[in-house]
Amino acid sequence: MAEQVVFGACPHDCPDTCAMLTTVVDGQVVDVRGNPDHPFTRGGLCVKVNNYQDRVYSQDRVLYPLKRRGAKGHGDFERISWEAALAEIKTRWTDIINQYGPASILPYSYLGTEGILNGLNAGDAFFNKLGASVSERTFCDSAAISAFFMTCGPTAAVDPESFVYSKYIILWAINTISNNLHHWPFIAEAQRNGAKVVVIDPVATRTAKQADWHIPIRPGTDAALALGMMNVIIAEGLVDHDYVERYTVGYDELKLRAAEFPPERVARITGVSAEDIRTLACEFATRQPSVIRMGVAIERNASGGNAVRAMSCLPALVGSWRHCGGGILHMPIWAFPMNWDGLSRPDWIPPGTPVINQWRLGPALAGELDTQIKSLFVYNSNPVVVAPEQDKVVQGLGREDLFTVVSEHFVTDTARYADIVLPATTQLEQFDVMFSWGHLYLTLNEPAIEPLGESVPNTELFRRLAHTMGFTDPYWDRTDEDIILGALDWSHPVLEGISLEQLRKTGWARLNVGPPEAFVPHREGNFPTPSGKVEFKSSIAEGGNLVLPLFRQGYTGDQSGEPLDPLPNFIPQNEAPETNPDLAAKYPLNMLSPKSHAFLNSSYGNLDAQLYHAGEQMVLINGSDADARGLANGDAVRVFNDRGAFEAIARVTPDVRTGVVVAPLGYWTKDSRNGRTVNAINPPAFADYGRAPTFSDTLVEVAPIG
Ligand SMILES: Nc1nc2c(c(=O)[nH]1)N[C@H]1C(S)=C(S)[C@@H](COP(=O)(O)OP(=O)(O)OC[C@H]3O[C@@H](n4cnc5c(=O)[nH]c(N)nc54)[C@H](O)[C@@H]3O)O[C@H]1N2
Ligand SMILES: Nc1nc2c(c(=O)[nH]1)N[C@H]1C(S)=C(S)[C@@H](COP(=O)(O)OP(=O)(O)OC[C@H]3O[C@@H](n4cnc5c(=O)[nH]c(N)nc54)[C@H](O)[C@@H]3O)O[C@H]1N2
Ligand code: SF4
Ligand SMILES: [Mo]
Repeated sequence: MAEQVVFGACPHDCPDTCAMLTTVVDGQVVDVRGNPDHPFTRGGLCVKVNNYQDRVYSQDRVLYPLKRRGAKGHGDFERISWEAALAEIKTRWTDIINQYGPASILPYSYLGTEGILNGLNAGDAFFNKLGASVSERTFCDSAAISAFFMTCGPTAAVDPESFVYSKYIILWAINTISNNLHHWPFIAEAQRNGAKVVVIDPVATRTAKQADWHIPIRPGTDAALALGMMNVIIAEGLVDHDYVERYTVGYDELKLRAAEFPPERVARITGVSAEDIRTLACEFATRQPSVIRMGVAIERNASGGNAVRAMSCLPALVGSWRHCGGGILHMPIWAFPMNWDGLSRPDWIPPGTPVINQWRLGPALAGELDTQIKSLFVYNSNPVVVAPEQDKVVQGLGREDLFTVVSEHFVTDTARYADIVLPATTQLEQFDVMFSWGHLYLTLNEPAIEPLGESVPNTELFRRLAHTMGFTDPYWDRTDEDIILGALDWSHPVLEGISLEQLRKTGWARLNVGPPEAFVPHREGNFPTPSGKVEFKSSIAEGGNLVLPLFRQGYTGDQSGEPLDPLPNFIPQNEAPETNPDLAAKYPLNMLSPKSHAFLNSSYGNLDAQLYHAGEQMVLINGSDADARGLANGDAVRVFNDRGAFEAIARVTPDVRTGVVVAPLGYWTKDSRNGRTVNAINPPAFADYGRAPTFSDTLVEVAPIG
């Protein structure tokens, strides 16, 4: 029995990027576990991934190319060869290109796999060469990234490991224990050492229950809370004037803006008492090192970008950046010296190519946009579950004239509508290197076993497609190793001493950014903004030019040239009594659709262990809201608005504020009660910056069924 232990890395779109060890006996995986040597993830895998081999060996895996046999959506397929699948794609695409032009082909992908090779950018170069429409990817964090770049600059960061030195930790719109589990031990260690942990979340999550103080804020009002904190900090004389003078710009203007947000006004907006606002502000200012960890969920409303602008001003105002374990953590991904353009090849996008936001898939397929879409190619994503306007998406996918190809592990809700399904390898069958958006380690993933069936990594998929479509550039002959060698700037100082050979010996490597106990990069400013300082008043906003790096190619920001408000402000929700009283009278409940503890977005929504853990789709509702509707715990209910409806089990609980309901994301429509899930009701509206989604800015009604 030849036993082998192989270095791996969890492939998912999760800040933790756990280092894994896969045990293989005679070519079969017998165990997948966390690598105990990894300083951040420390040997633990979460409930989603700790039985990853069951995903790999699932009876439901797509292992061969499939061709549709029955009606669209019925999931009736027959096995065909790769040659036949590629020939069909070539014929259909050639016809479509000749008749409608290449821009009528729309690629659609996100982060089913996050690896540098097989992740977000895997197909960009291919589709750019083809001249397909550019898919603008703004599913998560594009408002926050824009706002953070404007205020502190991309690489401004706190090492998540240096949270152990913090004395005051605000977890703001983040459910750490479910969504960033491996950060929790560092926070808990600080807590044991006397730090106060504060959670700002409308919901008493698993994380809020472990905190010292839970502040159940009204959704979408965080910008007002942060401005109210500034108001108090300034009024109470708690500003670190020396830090502000040396390392920030725009204090006088910010002071005027903050003056508009006295605690009493902010209390009316946020539902947090004026006294609590004062306490929070004073404690944050005085209990140094103080730190904020913001979640992706912060941006999902009309004021999301402004919330991040305001929150990102706070640590500079009180000098938290002076200390190890002080500041604000957005995501440390920018520390990795990536060559995104080398992966995506935006230089190959033909001038004038249409850009279609992924959020607009429903309207795009319904023919409501300027570009007529005749073919859709999906990989690393399951838009039926994760995109808004689910009814419209499903209807569009049902179009007989739409040629849909989906590369997948499973016949997902989206793949069920495909004309051709192509088999994709899982992480145990492919080579990749992972950056992280939650820690500062590069992690290697070696293939542990041969690809099952005829599945291929995304790199190989696009090599095959390129050759099929007659692309002859040597770019398409690069091996996975060639791609990795070009995808990172290996000569960058943060990668000094780190190489593929070294990763093959250790499995992971910490970037050369010094140890966590010495991580204080902004003690003396050094912010990567245009002025080199924290920009309370943003020069980028004044210039009207919010440009994001092209790693989410297509998202080129707001280039309208219209100057934006250079100071953070509060914008009320799109769907709220203040802004839309008629809608609020009809649909009085604000729905949140956060992440499920046991699913990774829609991944694992089809697998027994995770489904068992998650239980049926539920909607959390406060007792007073349940009583008003004659609902008891466990009742079947319909959650609806003008956009659509889904059915769920009511879970009556004090864990949510009155006026807020919570229905976790991830369930598949196939197994749902009425064929619809949470995105049947979410709005297509964008947040204030970055064309980010607004799924916390959604009004609904809940009613008993029958
Ligand atoms: N278990 C699990 N982990 C995951 C994922 C998963 O699907 N499952 N997905 C991964 C991905 S892709 C991402 S982007 C991250 C997301 O990680 P998070 O940002 O933590 O995502 P959410 O769970 O959507 O939201 C976190 C919390 O924000 C609260 N919230 C919602 N709206 C507001 C608001 O307006 N203000 C405030 N203050 N709080 C609000 C919600 O109640 C929720 O408890 O998680 C990653 N990790
Ligand atoms: N209502 C609501 N909607 C949301 C969110 C929310 O909080 N609420 N969150 C949003 C956010 S933050 C995100 S990140 C998106 C997530 O949206 P997606 O990135 O689409 O996430 P998943 O649902 O995990 O879909 C990934 C699919 O990729 C497939 N896949 C995995 N690995 C590979 C591979 O190597 N090759 C190929 N070809 N396929 C692979 C998986 O099997 C899976 O079906 O959802 C967004 N939608
Ligand atoms: S999903 Fe996140 S926590 Fe779970 S194993 Fe993967 S990286 Fe770790
Ligand atoms: Mo995400």
